[in-house]
Amino acid sequence: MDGFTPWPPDLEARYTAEGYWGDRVLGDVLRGAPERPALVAGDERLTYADLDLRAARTAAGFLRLGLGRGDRVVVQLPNTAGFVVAFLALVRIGAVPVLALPAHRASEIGYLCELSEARGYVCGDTDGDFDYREMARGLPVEHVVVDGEAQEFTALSAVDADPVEAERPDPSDVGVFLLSGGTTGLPKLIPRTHRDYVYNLEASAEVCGFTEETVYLVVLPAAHNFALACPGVLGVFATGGTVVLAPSGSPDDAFPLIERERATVCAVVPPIALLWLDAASWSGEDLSSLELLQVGGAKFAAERAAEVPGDLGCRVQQVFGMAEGLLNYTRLDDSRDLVEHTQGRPLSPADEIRVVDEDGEPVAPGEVGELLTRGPYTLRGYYRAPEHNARSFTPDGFYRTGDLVRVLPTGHLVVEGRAKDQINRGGDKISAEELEGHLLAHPAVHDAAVVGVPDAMMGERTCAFLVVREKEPTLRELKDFLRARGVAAYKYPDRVETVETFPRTPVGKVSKKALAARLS
Ligand code: OOB
Repeated sequence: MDGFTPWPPDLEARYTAEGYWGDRVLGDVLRGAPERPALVAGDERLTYADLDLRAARTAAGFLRLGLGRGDRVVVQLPNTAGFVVAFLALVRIGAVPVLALPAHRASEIGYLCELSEARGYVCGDTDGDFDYREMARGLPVEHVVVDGEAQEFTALSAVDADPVEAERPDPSDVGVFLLSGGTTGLPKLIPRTHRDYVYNLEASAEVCGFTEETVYLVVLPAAHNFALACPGVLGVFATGGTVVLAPSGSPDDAFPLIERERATVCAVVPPIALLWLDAASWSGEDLSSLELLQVGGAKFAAERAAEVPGDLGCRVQQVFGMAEGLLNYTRLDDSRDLVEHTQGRPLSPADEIRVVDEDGEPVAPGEVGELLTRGPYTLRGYYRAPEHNARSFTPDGFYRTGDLVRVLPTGHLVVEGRAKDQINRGGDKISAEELEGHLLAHPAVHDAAVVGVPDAMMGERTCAFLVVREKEPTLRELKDFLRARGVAAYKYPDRVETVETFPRTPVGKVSKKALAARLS
């Protein structure tokens, strides 16, 4: 695929010879016994045989629409059986899902369709007041498939035909596109090959002890890497367990499902973990089936991690991962101290880690620096982004994560901060530059600088500092403006501050450090 950066031949040979990469493709992940429960979604309960047939029929339906190997399809679905079926069907025929989040709007989806030259878009019908079909009318794609009321489009249920033998994708093909959190103007597409993503999910399932008995509750968007493949939905399918989809992570949605389905594992971001710690003391549900709570996406405080076993009656695992690849997990047999105070250690023996200072020189062992990494499931380049890639990778192919870490003698990493211009709002990533670009389009805004403000619940919230022309826009007006531009709501600022001028660094850049300091 043009625009995709492959691993160099020597590493390809090594990852294959050492068994990290095999012949398996994403379409092969349904490995449970046919009669075992695979998926519980609302009132639907599908066995492995049911799900396999649904995926096969939908795959044949996509082929009949004219989609096939290498075609990109933007998929934007909530945690429904439709998401699971559409994903499995597309990867079976070698079509490449581009996984958007349900919160994305025209600004993000339009851009993703263009960048990926998508031939199709699969969405739900509505979410509250928002109508995905209306947005779909403005998209540059040939096929719109709707899981729900399809109006003039094709219903997902009608993407259906008798199963046929499809051309099998090559394990080295791009299997799925994930979205980067983004640090520059627009989000980037992360190409994940079949063989690297299969390794990602299988190795994760092993480290997390997933088995046929695992009942995995999905509360984060299933389209997010964490819930999809770390080990996530796909890791469960590969080990024969059961996936239970929840509409959200609120205790009202999640706790009754844990009780009813006897869920054993769940992956959450820190704000959800905090809600659960709180709610467990007064909720009446029986959570005793829970064995493991995975927490990641943003830093989880040691003090809170220590409360999980007592309050929720299960183990906690910290997960420091990224859609770009590298995953760090605390291990099930790690000491309490490591589980509480670190963000885990790399998943793979083949993960290479470097911690460097501002000049790119390795720091002394145990010192804080920027994390660089390379390995069998870490990208070598964003899709069609040569200029960005020149900055995001070292000449020898290490990805610059933008995360500040220190490494303990055990190999465990502690995340100490961030060197990238991004806000991590409870696990949702917001590119400061992208949001500033939208704010600058407002007629009253002369200049904009977006910074993260520490927040007990979310870790960080978003503050927009503005230099205004005359009348200062209210927060409400800004949010309406961003909504009208089709920006996802999680990117709206939580707070606005107007200033006369921005403080500058010695080289004349806006000093976000100085701006953030004004708030504390
Ligand atoms: C996960 O993936 P992304 O792509 O949404 O975000 C990656 C970034 C990391 O570079 C880091 O800045 C931050 O999110 N992050 C953490 C963290 N986990 C992720 N920062 C501190 N502590 C943690 N435990 O967020 C993601 C992907 C797969 C599994 C888990 C999380």
